Amino acid sequence: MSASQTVTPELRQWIVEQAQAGCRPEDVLASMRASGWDEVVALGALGQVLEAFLGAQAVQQAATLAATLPPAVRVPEPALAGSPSQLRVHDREVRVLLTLQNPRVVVFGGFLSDDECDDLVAAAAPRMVRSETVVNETGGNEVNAARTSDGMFFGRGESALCQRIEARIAALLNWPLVNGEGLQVLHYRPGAEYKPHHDYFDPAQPGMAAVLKRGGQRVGTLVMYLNTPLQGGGTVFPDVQLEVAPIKGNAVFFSYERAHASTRTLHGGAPVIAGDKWVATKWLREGEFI
Ligand code: PD2
Ligand code: ZN
Repeated sequence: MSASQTVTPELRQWIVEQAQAGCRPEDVLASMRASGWDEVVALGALGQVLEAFLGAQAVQQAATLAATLPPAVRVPEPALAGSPSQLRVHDREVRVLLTLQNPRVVVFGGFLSDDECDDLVAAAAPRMVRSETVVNETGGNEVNAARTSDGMFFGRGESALCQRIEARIAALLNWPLVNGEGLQVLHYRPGAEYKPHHDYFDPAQPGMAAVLKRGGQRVGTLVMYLNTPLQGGGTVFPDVQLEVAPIKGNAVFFSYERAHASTRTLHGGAPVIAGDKWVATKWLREGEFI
């Protein structure tokens, strides 16, 4: 989209109606972004219309939003121009099953072979411990009721299998291999879940300085399904009511250009109802992860 988009009377009217219906400016902005509006143009239109119809208080809200949004950064992105149904990445043909622009979500089919899935599970299984999440205050890790899975991290490049999958991810997402964290494997038993969260770090939290030193913010996530649970265990995006089915070998990618909920990348692992669920997650940083 270019800055040549024009604000029509219909658009003005629509913005007013949203505001009158009690919609928050950030939600109106998100809807406009979802329909393809350039962010700068959309913010300008919001400001103009709200000033004209709703007065100074509403204008202040839009201005505050614009001023408080952290700047957008470059994010990983697969080469999907021309809507290919398959991509040749590194050493494998990968199918494109679903794409969404806002939030940026892409679902891939056959990203891993069945053998690669089984081999990852076998290598991870003896090293599983109860999953921990980052403690905002300290930057350390702790066991958390919101995440009732077991997990482990491979070191980046620690085996030939990790190296192959990492090279494939770097090629798929056009993102330097060295910007990736080591692969994380999670195992959910029936009843286990990962409650909705954002994968980026909250930079306002005191413990985050140490976390961000190792390659800056997370800007993208690839969750790879290592088996197919019998029931439940989808990856859900509550902001857009999307659920990705956990199918062995498939993967879901999403990116977030700023550490802000306006990216609509809130997501979770729905409770597993029957069977087990195994996934491998790759988090991508802005810079080299050390
Ligand atoms: O296992 C999942 O579906 C899932 C859901 C949300 C994994 C993650 N987040 C993650 O590893 O960040
Ligand atoms: Zn997550």
